[in-house]
Amino acid sequence: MKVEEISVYEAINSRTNNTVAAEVNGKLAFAPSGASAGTYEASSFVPEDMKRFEEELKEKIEGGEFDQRSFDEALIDYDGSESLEKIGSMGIALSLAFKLAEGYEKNRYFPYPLGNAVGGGEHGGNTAIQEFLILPVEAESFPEAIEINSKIYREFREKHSRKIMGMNDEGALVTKMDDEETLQKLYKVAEKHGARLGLDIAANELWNGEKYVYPEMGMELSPKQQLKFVKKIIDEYNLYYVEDPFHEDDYYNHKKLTVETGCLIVGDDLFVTNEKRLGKGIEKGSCNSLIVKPNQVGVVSKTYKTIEKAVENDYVPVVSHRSGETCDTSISKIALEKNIPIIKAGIADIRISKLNELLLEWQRMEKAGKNPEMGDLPLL
Ligand code: 2PG
Ligand code: MG
Repeated sequence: MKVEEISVYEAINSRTNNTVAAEVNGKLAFAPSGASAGTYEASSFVPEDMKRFEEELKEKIEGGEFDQRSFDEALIDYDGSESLEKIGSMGIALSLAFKLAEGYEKNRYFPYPLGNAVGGGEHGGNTAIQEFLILPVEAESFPEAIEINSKIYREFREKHSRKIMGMNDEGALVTKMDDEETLQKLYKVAEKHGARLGLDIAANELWNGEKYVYPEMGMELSPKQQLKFVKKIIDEYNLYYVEDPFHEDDYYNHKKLTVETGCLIVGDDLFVTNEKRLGKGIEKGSCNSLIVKPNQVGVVSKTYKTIEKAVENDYVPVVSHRSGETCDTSISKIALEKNIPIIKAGIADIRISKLNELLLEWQRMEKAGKNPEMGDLPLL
């Protein structure tokens, strides 16, 4: 594609922090940002010299012919580092805008929405565990899946209204309950609607260098005790999904948990959408699934390479939003283009932009007689 024009802008995100928006040939995309970001992620910030960088990039890129890979390489080359230390969030905003300008393919297989119902940790809330997630495994259509998640969210909120204090950064409910009480109560509501539970423990944020600290429950667990604790809650609450059960350098315990349970064990901070870190996980047998966040690795072409490597090695890709978001819907489009079986994009609040993208697409396909279907959820 010939790049006629690129532009970058300052914008704000759901946390009221600054972020970057970018346009390529008139198509607009925004950069998200994380609160529980891993050490090995690409840089995410609004550069002070954005105007100058924009001018220099215009000179380098405008008028040239690019594909996604060469466009992304031009960004990395201009930056001088793979982790985009100079241009920060300009990288992913421009890369996503280029992708949008080129266009996404649409498959007819839709991802299951993994919804963050109750939250804590770095996103705000009482629990040490960051996300108490629900997955509507029995849904036969995307609209039905959204309806189930919304029902569980509302029912939990009504049933426990006296203990609910509000919403956190991801639109998840903040409660007065500790981690175990949340699990017990959410399990009851989810089970009624045929949904399974998942957790993003975001254990990197609990790790103090020696132990995993759960302040509300007065627990400090060694890695061995953490393994035992996570196995216990997987059994007790029939968990389908556990993300980041250990800190970002612990390939060994991620492997143990994967081997010793029948659960989807998902690496987020461990892999950071990085093909090399995923490769190490595959070699060691750590996890059987990974979070895919384009801004973790900085550009779209690298994100796609990581997805392809995961699929080749039977790792389940889960496309995910960040806690600091805009109404950008790139991840929904990526999910449809790459046949991603699960999308983690919240339930309420600003998160609905990503869900609506898929909801509308489902209805468009139905109207056009294209028979949309839910994708294949790995059977557990
Ligand atoms: C995560 C994400 C999104 P953050 O840990 O999976 O839910 O949070 O964007 O804060 O890293
Ligand atoms: Mg995570």
